[in-house]
Formats: sequence, structure tokens, C-alpha cells
Amino acid sequence: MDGRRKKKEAVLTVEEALPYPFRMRPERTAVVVIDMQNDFCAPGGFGERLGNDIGPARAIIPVIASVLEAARSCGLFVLHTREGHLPDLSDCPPSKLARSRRQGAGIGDEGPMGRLLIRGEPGHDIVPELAPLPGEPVVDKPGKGAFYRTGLHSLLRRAKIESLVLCGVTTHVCVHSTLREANDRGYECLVLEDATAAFDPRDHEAAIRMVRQQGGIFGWTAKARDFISALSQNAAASG
Ligand code: TIU
Repeated sequence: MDGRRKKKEAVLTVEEALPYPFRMRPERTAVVVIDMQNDFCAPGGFGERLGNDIGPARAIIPVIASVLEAARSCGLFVLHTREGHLPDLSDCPPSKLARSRRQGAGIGDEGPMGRLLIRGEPGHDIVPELAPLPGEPVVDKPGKGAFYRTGLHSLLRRAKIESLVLCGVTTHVCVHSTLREANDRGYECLVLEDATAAFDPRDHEAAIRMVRQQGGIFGWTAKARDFISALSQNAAASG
């Protein structure tokens, strides 16, 4: 037409992914780090107050850090999410509030990192090791899924993203809710099994198995190192 040839976009493959190799175009792939906040990863936060062991959430911090380092060096789109509510709780469903109180982790109650699960409080901050870089979007969400009452879908569409690589906590709650919402919207999702965690490893294992069952009913799973090595092949190829 105008004589210009469209540049062919690279396609990378995570060969070890299950249930079969995961193919992605790096220019259309986003790494999504879900809810790696003090409220879920630090003592005295919402997660621990719910009665959970935060050990597994803390254990994935260095793994996610290595994923972020690789993704950033390849220029992948990186974004972060945080679960939390407005100080007046106007965006918190009464059902969620009542159940949190019943469990001894009342949303909005005072804790050692400020009010539990409230935007602007220290507990709501992302852990320092995984702090977003300037320019990386942070999507604040009132629900478990990152698409519900947020601008995430528009943000991803504007960036022409078609594939999501999911990290964060917890595998069976916010990661799965986001995965399912993303899957229904047509995104191809890869869940990094050692860069996601649940408070109870049994929940994590079950949630990971659910992703890839029935031929990848929600998407794919892989280890962080396999995703990183797929990215490094790209770096090697483009010199
Ligand atoms: N309770 C639990 O497992 N998770 C949450 O409440 N939120 C997220 O998973 N982020």
C-alpha cells in the first residue's frame, strides 16, 4: 500500500508451560503483580489478622523481584494491583465488611500498619522490595478481581496487551479472580506457580491445578525461571 513493511513482532515460547507451550508477543504482554502489599505480606496486616501464615507470601518476594528485573530489562509492560477501600468504606460491600469483622480482621480497624485494607495507609503499600517504578501503573481495586470497578481493561486495551503473566497473592483468591475475569475478556494468561502463593499451600496447589486443567481452561502455568529464560532468548536474538 504505502510501500512500508510492517515490522514483524517477535513471538516467544515458554516451552515448559503446562498444559502446553505458552506463546506470547513481548510487545503485547503485561506482567501483572497482584496485591504484594504489606496487608498480605507483613506481620499484623489484614492477611495475618484473618488467621493466616504469611510465610508463603513473603517467600515469593525474591522470585517476583527476579521476574520484574527480567521483564523490565526486556521492556515488557509491568503493572501492579492493590486491594483496598476508601477511608469511609463507601466502596466496601456490607457483606465483605461483616465477614472481615467476624474473622477478627475488620476492614478499617486499626492495626500496626494503620487501618486494615484502607487506601493510603502503610498496610496498603506494596512491599518495598517490589516497589513500582515511576511510570508503572498501580491499579487500586475494591474487589478480589482486578477488573471489577477499575480501569484495567481499558488500560490494557490502550497498550494493545493480549497476554498476561500473573504473579502475587493469593493464588486462589485475588490471582484466580483476576485470572478468571481476564480469561472471560479474551486475555491469554500465564500464572507463574512459584511467583504466586496462598497462605495454605494446599489452596495454592489446587488453584494452580485448576488453571491448566481441561486443556488450559483458564490458561497456562509455568515456573518463573522458564518465563525468564524465554525472555532472555529474546534478548539474545535481538542482540
Ligand atoms: N484472603 C485471601 O486469601 N486473599 C485476599 O483477601 N486478597 C487477595 O488475595 N489479594
